[in-house]
Amino acid sequence: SQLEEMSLPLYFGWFLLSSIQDKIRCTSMDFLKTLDTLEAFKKHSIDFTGKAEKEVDLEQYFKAKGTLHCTTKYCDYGKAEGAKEYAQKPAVTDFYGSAFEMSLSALFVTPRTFGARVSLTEEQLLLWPDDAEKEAASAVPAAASLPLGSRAHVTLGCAEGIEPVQTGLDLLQIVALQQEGQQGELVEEMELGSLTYYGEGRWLISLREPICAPACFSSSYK
Ligand code: 2AM
Repeated sequence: SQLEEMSLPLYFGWFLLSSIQDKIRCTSMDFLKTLDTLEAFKKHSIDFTGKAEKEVDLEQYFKAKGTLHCTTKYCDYGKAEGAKEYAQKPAVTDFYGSAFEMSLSALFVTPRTFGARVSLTEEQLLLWPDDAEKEAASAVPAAASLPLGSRAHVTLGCAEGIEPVQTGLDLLQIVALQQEGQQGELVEEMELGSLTYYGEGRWLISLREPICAPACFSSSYK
């Protein structure tokens, strides 16, 4: 019935506390500011602008997408496959409203999205849907064979006209390349960590010190 459908949220996830959201926004904006001034980045700016050597202001390029969170299950108010089963999982009902410490281990930028990779603990993986990576296989074929949790991320921004669902797909592409043994091109050791280029406008910085982010496991209806 319509009432039952309405009782399921748009999505479940970990919602970062507001103080850490501010810190992450600052750190990530500083990173964008530095990235688009690097010669190595300018050399590949055509991926972002469509024109060779044209400058790009990444801070303007990505639009923020509301409260920072790491989606576990997109339910679409019950319309998404497996939504009801997920909502009824013992781990989900047990941990609903509980506090967690999330670890943000990398930042990544593509011509479509800007995100942070989240490294899940064994306990956090109990809340991760079994099919989160497989579900992405139509967009990223290699995703089906990636470890559980490979898709976990926080969307920090999207390019004009891009929906946030793309951030996890972009991360899966990069993780797939890493798993295939593609080292990427180590571009620079920055204060934040090592910056690697994976081609086609895909950049990732592995954080020297992962950002520890307190978060609440909950759901959102909008
Ligand atoms: P995000 O997790 O990358 O931010 C509401 O749209 C939230 O659900 C957003 O946070 C969004 O992306 C996520 N989302 C939207 N559609 C999705 C899908 N098909 N699969 C997984 N997550 C999705």
